Amino acid sequence: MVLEILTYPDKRLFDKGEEVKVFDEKLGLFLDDMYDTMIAKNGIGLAALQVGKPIRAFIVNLVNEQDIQDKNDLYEIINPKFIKKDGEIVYQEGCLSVPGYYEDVKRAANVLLEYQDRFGNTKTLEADGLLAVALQHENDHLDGHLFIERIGFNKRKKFDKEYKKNSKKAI
Ligand code: QAP
Ligand code: CO
Repeated sequence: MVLEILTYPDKRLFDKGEEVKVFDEKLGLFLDDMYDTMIAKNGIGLAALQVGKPIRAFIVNLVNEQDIQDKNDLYEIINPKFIKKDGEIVYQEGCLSVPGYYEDVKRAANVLLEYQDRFGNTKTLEADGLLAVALQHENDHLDGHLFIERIGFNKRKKFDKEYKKNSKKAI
């Protein structure tokens, strides 16, 4: 089932997600709905908060070398915690909750993440490149942060100005 995605400046995007304590069938069904929603909206990552559920869960599904977004490569990340962050990478990010806007963001280049899967099993994931960027972008959502908070001051001012202009147009 495809869910509705909250978009900036919806206040619920700035809430903090609660730790997941119950790993039941309902959680699995919700993660399935998140996947359907991400695919329907052409995303590579989606956090639960973006569909109005304030829990610490997100999904990431990058495309492979053949440019295919294979569900076998899907990560379902629950209650994540970064154990290690190293180096620096700048990547042009976007977000389904800030449609049509893309900007460079600086993040850690190498990360080690501890998390739980949909069954509550604890796992670790070491990542670099785009996967490292995606994990940090999605993890930010769990604490109510958007990538536009991590761009430079002048770029943010420009974004706010353009966004106001576009939302007037949309009325
Ligand atoms: C987060 O972002 C991310 O503006 C996932 O019109 C960002 O899936 C991970 C999207 C950068 C790694 C690097 C954005 C789709 C999708 C839009 C997304 C749009 C349509 C964004
Ligand atoms: Co996002």
